[in-house]
This record gives sequence, structure tokens and C-alpha cells, in this order.
Amino acid sequence: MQEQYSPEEIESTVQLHWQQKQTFKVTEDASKEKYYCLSMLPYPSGRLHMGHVRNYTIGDVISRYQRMQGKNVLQPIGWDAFGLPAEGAAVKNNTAPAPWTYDNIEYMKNQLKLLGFGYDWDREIATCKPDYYRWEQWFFTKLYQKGLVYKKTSAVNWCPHDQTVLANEQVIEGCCWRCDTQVERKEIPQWFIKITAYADQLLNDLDTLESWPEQVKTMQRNWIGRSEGVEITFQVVGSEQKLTVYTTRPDTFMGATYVAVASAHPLAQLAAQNNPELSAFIEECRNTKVAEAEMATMEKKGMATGLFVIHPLTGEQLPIWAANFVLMEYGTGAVMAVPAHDQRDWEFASKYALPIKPVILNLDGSQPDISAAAMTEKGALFNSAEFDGLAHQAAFDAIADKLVALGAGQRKVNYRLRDWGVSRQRYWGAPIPMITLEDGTVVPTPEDQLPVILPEDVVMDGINSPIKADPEWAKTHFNGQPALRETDTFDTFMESSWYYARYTCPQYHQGMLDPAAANYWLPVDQYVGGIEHAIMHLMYFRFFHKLMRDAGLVNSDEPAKRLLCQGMVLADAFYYIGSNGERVWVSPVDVSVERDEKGRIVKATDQSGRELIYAGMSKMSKSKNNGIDPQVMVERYGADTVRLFMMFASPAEMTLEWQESGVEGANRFLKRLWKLAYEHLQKGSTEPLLVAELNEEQTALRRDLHKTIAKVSDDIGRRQTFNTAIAAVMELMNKLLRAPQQSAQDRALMQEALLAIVRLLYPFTPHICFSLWQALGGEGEIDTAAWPQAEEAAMVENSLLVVVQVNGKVRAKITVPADANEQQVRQRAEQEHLVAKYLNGVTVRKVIYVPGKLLNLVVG
Ligand code: ANZ
Repeated sequence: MQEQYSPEEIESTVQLHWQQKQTFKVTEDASKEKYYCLSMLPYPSGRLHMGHVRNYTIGDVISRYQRMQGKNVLQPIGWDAFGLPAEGAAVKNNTAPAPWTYDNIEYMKNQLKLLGFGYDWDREIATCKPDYYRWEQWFFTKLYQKGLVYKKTSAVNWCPHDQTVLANEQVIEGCCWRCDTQVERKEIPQWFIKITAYADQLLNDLDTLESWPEQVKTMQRNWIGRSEGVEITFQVVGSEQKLTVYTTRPDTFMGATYVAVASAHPLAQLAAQNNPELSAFIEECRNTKVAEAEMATMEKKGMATGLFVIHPLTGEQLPIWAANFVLMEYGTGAVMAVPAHDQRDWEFASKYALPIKPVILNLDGSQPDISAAAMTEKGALFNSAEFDGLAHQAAFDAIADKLVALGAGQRKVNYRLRDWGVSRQRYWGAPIPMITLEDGTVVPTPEDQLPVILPEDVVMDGINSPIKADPEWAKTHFNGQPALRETDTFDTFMESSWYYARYTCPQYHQGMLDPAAANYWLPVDQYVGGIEHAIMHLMYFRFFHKLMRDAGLVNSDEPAKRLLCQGMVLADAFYYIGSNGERVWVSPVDVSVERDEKGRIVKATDQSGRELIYAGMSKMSKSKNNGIDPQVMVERYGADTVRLFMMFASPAEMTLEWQESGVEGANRFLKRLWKLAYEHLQKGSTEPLLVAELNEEQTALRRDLHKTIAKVSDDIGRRQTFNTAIAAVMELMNKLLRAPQQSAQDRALMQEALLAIVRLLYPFTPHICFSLWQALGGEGEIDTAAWPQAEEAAMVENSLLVVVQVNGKVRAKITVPADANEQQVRQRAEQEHLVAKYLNGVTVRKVIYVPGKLLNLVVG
């Protein structure tokens, strides 16, 4: 063993060993408990960032820990390789998305290897490869046959100058990213998958996900947005037409003073036929795309249609308004407006001087004050004729029942969740496997024509998709008839919705999944990824699992048992004001700082000595130029140090503040460990440990060792508090550094401790631990070694600390054998100088003894 800890050398040797031995390659093995640990797959952007490193280190720690528990551990990795950035990069670099993507994959793959992650590389997937996306295409055609896929016109962002559809990311402040033209809305036919058919399952099964963060489940519940309400049907005055609204507050029905419809609602369209002003308003609404989240805060606008409906309970006539805040896609695209009790309706009624009629009392029974805002609590009714006095739920039921009896209503459960629009008008994605025949019929691509391959050798102009620009590409045949392929591609969320299942059988050619492999490995035992995926990805991921279950491909209900969402990685950010008044961000690696005694930055200068403004810690990002390149850090300190720092600096779900001083600290710790092992080994081989012959001090040290083993096991395995696990090992190390090394048993104990420590640290810092295990003569390779076991007997406290008081005042603390009785404790206490002093010449009148804790001698 070398005297100096030299990470570059160790890490490359160990990594080569893993590669040659295929240490992390796994196959199904019914005799072993399986463990599937999955980290979210990266987008091949070009280089790994610290967020990746954190995510993959957590996954690797869990995987290695589970392997040492004797489990058959699958830890795969792949590339979420389709997507828009490749198109932009291709145009910029005068290349095509495919080579750009494959180069990035090669580069980043090497970076992952340098970090020592234990992946089964034989299972690597790149989602842009036809042997992957062909099964996605196949599955889509199956969903179509099941009636779970349909085509519908839906709005897209349209640049009238470039004559192209834009992705949301390509719309910057309402304008085209390339030519700055105002973006319009355009309706085009697109494909949808009926996720709404699974809304109830997606909601109810959240309750089975006991080991998912509450926060994620709440976000999913809100996104699904189940509500119970009533559909109320009104007769339109002077017409055969009816208008149906959806409400979750039928109890407020007697306070409805108008109804409002979406501008795209058929009744608004009808009224607009001879009302140019209204038709201009509808056109205006059509062109202003409002994100749903902005609905609450945007300016409410509307226009009377001139039409009226009849209130089925009062017989009153209520005006129909067209309004921009009513969504065509939700409920029925029409609402009954109760301005006294709904804030939006109140704002609208106030603006257009529509009547406001309160019908719900305050919770204390007083009448609501609605002069400044709506009263939105659920109270008892007044002003509501026969329903007066009813409490909220009773009123809900009574009015709903009455409407049902009159044939004017029905109870209805609604979901906020919308069907998933999967069409993208982009090039770099999986072609949607649908074909249009000459007569306009649309059919799925027949199985023998799959995959529909995306050509990779293309020229990008940045505007048009090459498969749309080339009229030849779409041409195909169906049953001998000429036909045209769909030129839209899938939303890239499609690929990331089922990759975890394909990892179980990436080379299977007979189908999408090999059921034996899929059902052996699935569900995923531990999923690790960012909270930014809490809604979309994790919803589609759960949805696809249920779709695959219903297609007989997997036999579980949910894709992942346990979910860990790691926090963001932050770093200091610094800037100066540039000549045009702009902020020029300076990378923290180029900044020298002065700190006060509390470690706060008081002065920062760049390399030329220019004073900088410190903007605090924020998420590592390009815009603040505060990203720290993991590769630079690995080159400077080694992968083990970077991994250790990442796991030690904060709990996994919390934000992590990147501090190079912390990295240095982690590095020093590893050097100390190396030195301790080196010095121990320099003294030659050790004798067997004889537990019965250990002295008190040695027994105490050994107790600490086994308690540490127990704590680290629990911290990693159950609590997932990796930082406290590392802290516990560090504490133990400090004790070992001070432990005497004279006797044979001192050294035997050190040997036991070091062999345990290298295994406890192995999940975090596998390379150094691999080497030390070898040097210490550990059995076999550490990769297949068993996790150390905490011995109960070694953890038993054989002495206790007892506080001794005289007349309630603490006079001494004494150590007594754990099995000492009151008499023995008292004897031992009385020998203590400071206690004896107070017993001189007085009588002990009373003895209070709390076994093993406290002895109080009452004297007088
Ligand atoms: C009358 C009413 C009175 C309402 C009241 C609320 C409060 P959730 O829980 O989200 O399902 N609504 C229905 N369809 C709509 C649409 N297409 N666009 C905009 N708003 C719509 O909310 C359902 C409530 O949202 C419904 O209940 C309706 O307003 C409104 F004091 O009806 B309510």
C-alpha cells in the first residue's frame, strides 16, 4: 500500500476493474431478493452538471448499500435523447440533432464512469434509437385500438412569419424566438391519449404510495383536481336550445344572477353570427393564450350575448355573457355566476354592473358584507326561499335533489386533469405511427411497418421539421393504396414514461417487454429524481404503468414503491455592473472572498481585483454563471471526495450549498482515513480479536464501533439520512485516531474497526474503500462483501454514569458497573472526595435512588 492517498490512480484502477469484471451486470435470479434502484435518466445536454452528480450519487449509495445486504441489485442508466435543444444546437453548430446527441452521450457516459457509478452498462438505453421507440410506437397503436387514443383539434403557438408551429419554449414574451413576430394561436388536429380515463385510479392509488413524499402526492392530487358537483341545465329563452353549466356550489344556486360561457362555446358563436362586436371579442379571446395558472389574476373581460336562460327554480331570466375566464375545456365550458360568493364572478359583476345577490350567511350566522369582495365560505343559506336555514351540505343535497327531480340537473364528478396531447410538430422525436389514406381515413401504422424510422441524416434550417420539409418522407402505402404518414412526433415525455420498464429487458426483440424480466424487477424499489418532475413526468410514468398493466405487460399497479426527490444544488453568485448597466456574472471559481468570523462574505473580488457584488447562494445556473463543473472538481479532488461532500453537506431532500471549503474538508477526511490504515498496516499483521480479554477502554471503543454500525445501517437503509450516517463514521474515526496502538488487542480492534469503516463508507466512496479493503486483507472484493453487522453483545453498556447529589445539589458524577445495586452505588459515591466532604459529621436521613441515573443523599 502506498503512503500517499492518490485518488486519480486508485479511481482509474478500480473503475477498470469494475469494467473488466462487469461487477454491476445483473440478471434475474429467483434465489435472491431483487432490488431495483433507479435514478431519473439524464438529457444528453453535453456535460454533467452538479444536479446530475447529486441525483446519481444518491442512487449509487442506495444501490451499493442494498447490494451489500445481499440483494440482487439492478441499477441502470440511459439517455432521454429526443427533444428540442438538439434542434437548436444542430442549427447553431451546423450539424444534425443525431450526431450532436450521440457525441454528447459518449462524453457524458465517460463522465458518469469517472464518478464511479455502478451501472449495468449492458442495459443502457438511448430513447432516440429505433429499437427503443419502435415499442412506444407499437404500444400507441394498441392504445388506439383500445379507444384510448383520439384525434382532436387543439391550439398551438403559430408564428405567422416563419409559418411554423412553436413549442412553448420557443415563445418568448409572446413572440417568436427567431424573428420576434407576435405569436398567434392556431387550431390544428393533434393526437391525445385518454389519461382522464385513469383519473380515478391515478388519484386513489396515491394512497398506496406510503413511501412517496407527501408533497409530491399533494401536487398530484391537486393536478388531478377531483371535484363533486352538479350539472345544471337551463332553457334558453325563445329557443329550443339548452345551456348546461357545471358547479361545485349548487348550494349557492339561488344567488346566480347571470351565466357565463367560454368565447368558443357554441352559444357564444351563435349569438355572434349577427353581432360583429361580439364576434370581434371572440376573435380577441382566441388569440390571447392564457395559461390556466394566470386565469385567477388576469383581467376579466366579457360581453353580453343578448341571450337569456330561465332559472329552473325561480323562473327568473338570467343574461348569458361570453367571458374570457371561462375555459372551454373544463366542465361544460359554461358557468352559473354567483357574484356574491365567487370572487371571479364578483369582479366580473362589479365591472359590468351585474346584480349581486347574497344567499350564504357568514359562519357566525350574520349576513355577509359583500361590498368589497365575495364571501366564499360555506355557510347556511338565506335569501333562498324553501332552502333557507339549511347548512352547507344539506343545502348542496337539497338543491341537487330538487334539480334532479325537475330533470334540470345531475350530479357529476369532474377532474381538472386533461387528456394528454402527445403531438409535437418538431423533428427530433419519435414519429407518430399513424397513416392517412387518400379518402381521409386515419389508421395506425401496421405492425410490419414498424418502426417508423426518423431519418437522422438531415439538414436543419431551424424552422421546418426536415420530415415535414421533405414531401417524399411521408409517402407510404397501406393495403396497396398510396397513403401519407403522420409527420408530427411524440412529446418526449412519452419516452420517459416507460424507460424504467424497458431497462428490465433492453435487448428483447419479441415485444415491448419480456414479462418474466419485467415482473421479476418491477416495481422499482427506489426512484430518485428532482422535484421538478413531481407532476408531469411522475404522472405519465404512473399512467403508463397502468396502461402496460392493462395490456398484460406488467402485473403491478404502480411503477415505484419509494420516491426520493433530491434538493437543488446552490452556489455563491457574484456580479458587477457592466458598462450598459447590466449585471455581469462572475463564476465563483474566479472569485476571491474575504469572510467575517461567522463565515459571511464581506468582500469579493475577481481575478483582476475588481470588487464584486455578492448576490447570495442560488441554484447553479447558466444565467448566474455560478455552475461548478463536476469534472473539474473530480480532477482536482477525485470522485470519492466529490461524492462524499455531496452526501455529507446536507440531507438529500434539502438544498445543498456548494462550498469548496467543504469539499476540501471531505478530502482531508479521506486522507486521514488513508493514513490511519497505512500506519496500522505498517505495523504488520494483527492477531485475532479476543473480546473477552479486552480492557474497559477497548470494550468502550468496540461498543462505539458497533453502535456506529447500527446507526449507519439505519440511517442509510431506513431513514435515508445519509449525512448523519457519514457524521457518525467521522466521529468514530476521531476516536480511532486517539486510540492506543500498543498491545496486540489494540491492533486487533483497530483491524476490526477499519474493516467495518471501509464497508460503511463504501456506498459513498467506493474507490478508496475498494483499495483499503484489499490492503487490509478483507475477504474477497468489497463489491461483494457483506454489510457489517452490529453485535448486540458489543453494544451493551457495562457501566453507567450516575449523578450524585447531596441535598439536591450535584456533587459528583460516578461510573458504576451496569449491574450495581443501590448499596454498591452508595458505597462508591461515598468514596468520592467531593461527596465525602458533605457527609462529614452529618447523618444520611434519606436516600433517593433512580436506578442507573441518580443518587440523592438527604442529610441533616
Ligand atoms: C357556481 C359557483 C359559486 C362556483 C361559487 C364556485 C363558487 P373546481 O373545484 O375546480 O371543479 N367553473 C366550472 N366550469 C368552469 C369553466 N369551464 N371555466 C371556468 N370556471 C369554471 O371548480 C368548479 C367551479 O369552477 C364551478 O363552481 C364553477 O363556478 C367554475 F360560490 O359554480 B362554480
